Amino acid sequence: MINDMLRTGFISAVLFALALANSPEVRITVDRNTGKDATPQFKFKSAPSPSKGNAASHAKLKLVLGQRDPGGADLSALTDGALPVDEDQPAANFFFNAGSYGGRFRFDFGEAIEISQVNTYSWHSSSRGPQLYNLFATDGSDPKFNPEPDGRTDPASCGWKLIATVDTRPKQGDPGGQYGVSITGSTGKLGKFRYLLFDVVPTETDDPWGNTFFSEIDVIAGK
Ligand SMILES: [Ca+2]
Repeated sequence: MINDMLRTGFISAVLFALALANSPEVRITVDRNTGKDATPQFKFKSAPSPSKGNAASHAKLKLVLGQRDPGGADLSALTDGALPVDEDQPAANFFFNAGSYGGRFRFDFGEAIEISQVNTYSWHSSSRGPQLYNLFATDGSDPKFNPEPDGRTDPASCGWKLIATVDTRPKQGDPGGQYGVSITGSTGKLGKFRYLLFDVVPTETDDPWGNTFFSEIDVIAGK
């Protein structure tokens, strides 16, 4: 309970900082399919479709904060290259526990690699469709580096760099749909990083069903 309250405080701070978060050298493309445009192929107008064999498939994933929903898949669903075939397929998605305030998961590539794109995909018929998260990254070299910042610790205070704040919630109307997000550097590169940290918050807390159904996350290594 106390942790939840602290987490809520941190979420507020994060949302307050939304407008300030994204640096000009980072470009975020958000795409959404609804109705018959949302297919198992995840084809978007501007965001790239999920790709097989990208750097994410070699990363070690760890849940750093929060609880997964036991009705969903474990973290491996994020990088298995498999996609859900319809808009409500819990077993094909990772999502944080119902009624919880989200959490954090980490990608570890074993060594610093040049990253050009981070692409995140989700699909759900309602408020678990949109994505709301902060992406942090680091090469792990900061002496203050904490690989597992808890709910009361801002990752930016312990060696992580905030790369992007992603918020795909529609301003109005039904939030359901299939979402594709692509985070890239304006120069084609995001940077050289060993770790990525996804700091994920629910898209709404009016009911317990605000935690995003994440279907896949791709990490495209640069040249
Ligand atoms: Ca998957």
